[in-house]
Amino acid sequence: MERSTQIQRGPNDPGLQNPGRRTLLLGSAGAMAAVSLLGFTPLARGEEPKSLPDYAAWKDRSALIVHSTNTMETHRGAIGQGVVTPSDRLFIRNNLPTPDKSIVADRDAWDVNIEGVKTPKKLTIGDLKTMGVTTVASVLQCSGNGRAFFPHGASGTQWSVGAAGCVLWTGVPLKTVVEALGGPVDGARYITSTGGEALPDGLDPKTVVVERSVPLRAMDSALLAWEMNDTALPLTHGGPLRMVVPGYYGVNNVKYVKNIAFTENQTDAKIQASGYRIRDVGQKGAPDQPSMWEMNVKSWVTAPLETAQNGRNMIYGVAFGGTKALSGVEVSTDGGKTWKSARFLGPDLGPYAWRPFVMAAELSPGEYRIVSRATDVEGNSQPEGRKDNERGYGHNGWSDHGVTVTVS
Ligand SMILES: Nc1nc2c(c(=O)[nH]1)N[C@H]1C(S)=C(S)[C@@H](COP(=O)(O)O)O[C@H]1N2
Ligand SMILES: [Mo]
Repeated sequence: MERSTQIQRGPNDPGLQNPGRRTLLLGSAGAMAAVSLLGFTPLARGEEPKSLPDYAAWKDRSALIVHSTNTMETHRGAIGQGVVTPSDRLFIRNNLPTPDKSIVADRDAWDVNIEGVKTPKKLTIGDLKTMGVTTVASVLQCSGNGRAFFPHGASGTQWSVGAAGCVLWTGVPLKTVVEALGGPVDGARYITSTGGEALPDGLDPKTVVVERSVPLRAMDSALLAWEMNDTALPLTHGGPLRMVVPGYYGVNNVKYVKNIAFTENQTDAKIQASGYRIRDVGQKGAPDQPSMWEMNVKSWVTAPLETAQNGRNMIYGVAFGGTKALSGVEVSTDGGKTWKSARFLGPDLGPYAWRPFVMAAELSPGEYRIVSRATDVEGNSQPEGRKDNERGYGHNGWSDHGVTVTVS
């Protein structure tokens, strides 16, 4: 796979332009205490470390913006033109410290408990591998990708565009497993997955456990994955086993999955009940607000980023429709006044994958605001603006995601 060696950094990356905003991570003394209890090292202004934490040491340091020891995003300039994101460039987001690597010593021995089916059962990865196998390409994107563009200073990691990547997941369709266990119990409306991290002492487990419920409709596409791209699923990305819900925001893709329950109600874990809820700025999260499930249609330009050559240029980007395939993507070099269709690049890996795109443009000396706008097969297009919300979730406005490029 061709990789760009030069990674442009600069004013188009709000996380870097405005590094002081990172301190918002430490908004209150309470948040600070919680962070240190969980063993994270928050970063102060301008303190990007030279090396990566041990669990992520295998990653390509130059491709990543390190926001904290548990949050790293791919540089816009390192996203590249590939249909799949190289694993060593994929973003990382951990709510809890990564489990000990002993859990991937004997991968096939890892077991997952399945409840809320006619015949509840604990199955090992060894068992799952005999039941069925499929490969699905899907975009993994954090709900807060694009948070840095919100002017109200939404708390949380100040992700720009790089808390997203397109991954090939291999594992057994969840539906196959559930059917083998007699199907969900009557009245089941949600699939609730629990992460296998050890929970820190001294905190109410419900406030820290990574446990997410998604609607039962997700069963048609979900899989239990043990491989990512071309290797066994790295511990960093949820190995030995991960719940993958194609087209759903990152948080629903539970790593080191230990328990799967078909339930009538959503879990009352904080990450579900009040976390990852869309609400107005200033409001608290609550279970009656929309949850971050299916992703919305989105795209952004990946090259050029700051300067371009006088004359003909290739403008690149990536676009995806969440759970829906795309019908097209347009690019504007005048800040959205006029648009032209871009061309998709490379093979179509299905509705949940992203599609790299390219458009040729003649640029004479001057300044250009380059933006992209994707449309899905149901006719949903990216809006121009953002929908302000307390935690800065789900931003897909095309204007904020553009880049300003100088041609001289
Ligand atoms: N068990 C577990 N699963 C998890 C998380 C976590 O902290 N623990 N983080 C979630 C969030 S918020 C995101 S965005 C993705 C990040 O996946 P990655 O670290 O593989 O990129 O994993 C999700 N699944
Ligand atoms: Mo996330």
